[in-house]
Amino acid sequence: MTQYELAKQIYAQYGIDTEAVLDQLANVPISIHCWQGDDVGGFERPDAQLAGGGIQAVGNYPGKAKSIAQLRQDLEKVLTLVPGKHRLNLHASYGEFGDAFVDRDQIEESHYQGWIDWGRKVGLALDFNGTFFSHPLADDGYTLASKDERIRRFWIEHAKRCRRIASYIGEQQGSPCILDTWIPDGAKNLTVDKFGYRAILKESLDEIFETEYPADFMRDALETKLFGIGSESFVVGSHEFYMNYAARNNKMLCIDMGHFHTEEDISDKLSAILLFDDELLLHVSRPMHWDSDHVVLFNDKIRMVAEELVRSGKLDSVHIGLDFFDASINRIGAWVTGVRSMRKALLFALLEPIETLIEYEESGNGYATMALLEQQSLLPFGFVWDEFCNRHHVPMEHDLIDLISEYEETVLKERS
Ligand code: RNT
Ligand code: ZN
Repeated sequence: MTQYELAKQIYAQYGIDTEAVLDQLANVPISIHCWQGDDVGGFERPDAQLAGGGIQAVGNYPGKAKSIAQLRQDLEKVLTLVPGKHRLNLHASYGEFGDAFVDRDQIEESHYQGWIDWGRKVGLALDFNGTFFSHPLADDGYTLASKDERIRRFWIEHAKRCRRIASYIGEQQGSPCILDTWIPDGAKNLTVDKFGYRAILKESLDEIFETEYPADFMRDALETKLFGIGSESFVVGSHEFYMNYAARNNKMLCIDMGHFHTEEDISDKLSAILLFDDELLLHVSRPMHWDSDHVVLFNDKIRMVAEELVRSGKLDSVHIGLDFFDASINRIGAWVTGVRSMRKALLFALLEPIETLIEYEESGNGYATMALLEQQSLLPFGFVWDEFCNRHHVPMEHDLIDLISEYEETVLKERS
């Protein structure tokens, strides 16, 4: 008997059909963020700038992708090491602009055609993000909420173009492109006219959303945040702001796991949101002390988020995107670890005997609920994971270090 067959029998004793779980797991898309490969630099100019707007990739590990061709090469490597269905989450600053500089208020569909075509080739549908940071017109700390009309118009134009491009992408690929809007707007120091800034943001959004695009092509998400470096005292697009805006305007929220007090339980927010909203975008991240965007690991916090998605029955309503960028370690290894960890968490959650747990809970047997969850954590989950990797022709955990090292030796080292 193989290890998997043994595990299958054990899970069956708990009423879990591992075959059904493996099928279901394979079809949950995880949107891989392009920006882990080059420290959020983008390709607008030959020398990518450091990320601005309160986000920071720390470290200078060798081998960073310095061109779109290198980034695609790295992503293709990643795809050989992660099992299941994936998408690619692209930032506007990763367009193919050729030799000319194309500013953010000038971007066109054509700048992303290469990504659409490449995505089709490697089996990735695209999601999209406006880039409202790392730009001189974002240096004052305000973009869509700016009191400077010239600055505000510039970013409104960017946002409008991003929506049009997202719709084009979705139409081309036959799958809705999720467009996330995150702006860095806020202030380091005391801000008196908070109401004023938020009113401006609301007005900007109203204008941006005037054009309707088919939901089959694109969908808008708005990313909430508590604070950033340089916006410790005030963030215009706070949770309350976007929750209200999204609810009243039929938009999706984007919940980033790094955008809360670190002690907050992100998983607990999901049922409260999904009861009222049809859809949700997640930015799965691992904050350490602050919105540090560390590589996602298969830890309690990720498990709890995945469990909540499965337990609520809302897995299909949630778009899972990743958001981390660590420049201090092998970037391909970082990507692979993060993507696989998210998938593992989903598998772990899908293997839960939910009905029995709910029965215990409803009958008031709190001890039994707890004890069954304890048993669950000791079941041979790893054998089911290995089987999943095998079936999807990707390496098992113990092969990864060698494969990543080999890529580092043969490809990444040549780049410096
Ligand atoms: C920043 C947001 C945002 C970015 C990416 C690069 O705090 O989390 O999602 O990380 O757009
Ligand atoms: Zn995010």
